[in-house]
Amino acid sequence: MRFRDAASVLEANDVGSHTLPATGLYPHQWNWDSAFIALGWAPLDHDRAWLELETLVAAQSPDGMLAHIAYDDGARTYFPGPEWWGEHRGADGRRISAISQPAAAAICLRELWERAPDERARGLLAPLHRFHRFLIDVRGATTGGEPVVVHPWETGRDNAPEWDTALDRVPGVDSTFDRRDTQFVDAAERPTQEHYRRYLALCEACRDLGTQQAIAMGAPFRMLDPGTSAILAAACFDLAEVASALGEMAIADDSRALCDRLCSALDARRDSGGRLWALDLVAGGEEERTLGAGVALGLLQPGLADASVDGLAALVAHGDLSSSYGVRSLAPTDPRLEQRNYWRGPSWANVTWLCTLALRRHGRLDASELVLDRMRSAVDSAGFREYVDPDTGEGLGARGFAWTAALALWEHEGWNNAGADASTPPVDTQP
Ligand code: 2M8
Repeated sequence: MRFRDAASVLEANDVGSHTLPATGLYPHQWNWDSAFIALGWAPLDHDRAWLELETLVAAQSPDGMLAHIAYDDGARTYFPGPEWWGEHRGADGRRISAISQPAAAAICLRELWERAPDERARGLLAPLHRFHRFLIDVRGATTGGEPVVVHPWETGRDNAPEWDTALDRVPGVDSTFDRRDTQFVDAAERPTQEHYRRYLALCEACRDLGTQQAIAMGAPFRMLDPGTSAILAAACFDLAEVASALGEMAIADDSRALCDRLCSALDARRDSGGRLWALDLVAGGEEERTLGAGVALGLLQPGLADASVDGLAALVAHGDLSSSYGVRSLAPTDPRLEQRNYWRGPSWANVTWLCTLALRRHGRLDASELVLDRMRSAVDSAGFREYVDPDTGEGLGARGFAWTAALALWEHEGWNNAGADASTPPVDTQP
């Protein structure tokens, strides 16, 4: 990987205060994208890294949610636009969606804080704490804290097969609509039209239900996602770490308590191999036993018992979710596998990186390095693509994809070894 090439991706996607996931295909600010992207800025421009997170929290809604999209005025290449969600605005005036995304921001905040500390972290604590409280108090009101996801887009793994059955129950919209994504990416690598009809029906349901309390109780799609829940548990833990380092003890103490609460809920339903399954709440809490990235992300739960870490480490490093190019989004034994289609088979850099981070934190350094090397192999094979074929390493989806470049920059060896000195980015050794 050439450091300069990765840097060029972030520079090309930079709109000043935040970074587009991909120009054309994704022309707004996405929630968990910006969390990963902030890390990529750190070796290039220390201030820009912190600004990425500040812009993300600037669009916080009055109820504390950080929406999955904060829309940029004037960007017209994305569908659906803000009108599909009703009239919601963030504190900074941007139009926002009515749903959220995995709370990776505080995880990335802690990573950034530890390698490139800045007093600006203090200003992020309260907004991120409110966001976590929103997910636990509002979305988790009927589950004891685990946040209910009300749209597949909230999980970030949009067309993962674990949502199929629940989504099939939602009648799709009848109206015709003009998808833009397939103007940029081969339709065979994107969700089906039928899935889009149902995604849009869920947008309309959220718009009509109005308040987040009503959405959490009444959305026609309501599931628990191990990925979303484990990321939130890690985010609460990490926010507590940074808050405590900054002497903000009220946020630290509350975040630790929230983390403990989530971990107890997750422990209560892990199986003997450490696996957590999605639950379909509309179907009375039925388990959705799909072996994919959601199960792998369960590894992020802080303080996970050794036996569970063993089981999940084996799964992502050598087992059904391992590949030469990172962690698979779906086990190849699953009959619904589509090797080139989005979240139904390909490997994604962010999932692979989160697993690497979790393994490192659980002290499994060899497995962590092994999995990280596969993320690097995917970049060496495909460049900074959105996702790759897990068996061939062929690049798929968007080109110039920001979080792939950002995570490669963050894990670039020169920068790793150089520590926090962003003023001397590593020199490329490859031609
Ligand atoms: C993808 O999702 C958006 C909807 O949010 C889309 O397909 O239009 C997902 O991969 C999601 O995880 C990601 O945050 C987003 C932007 O990269 O794209």
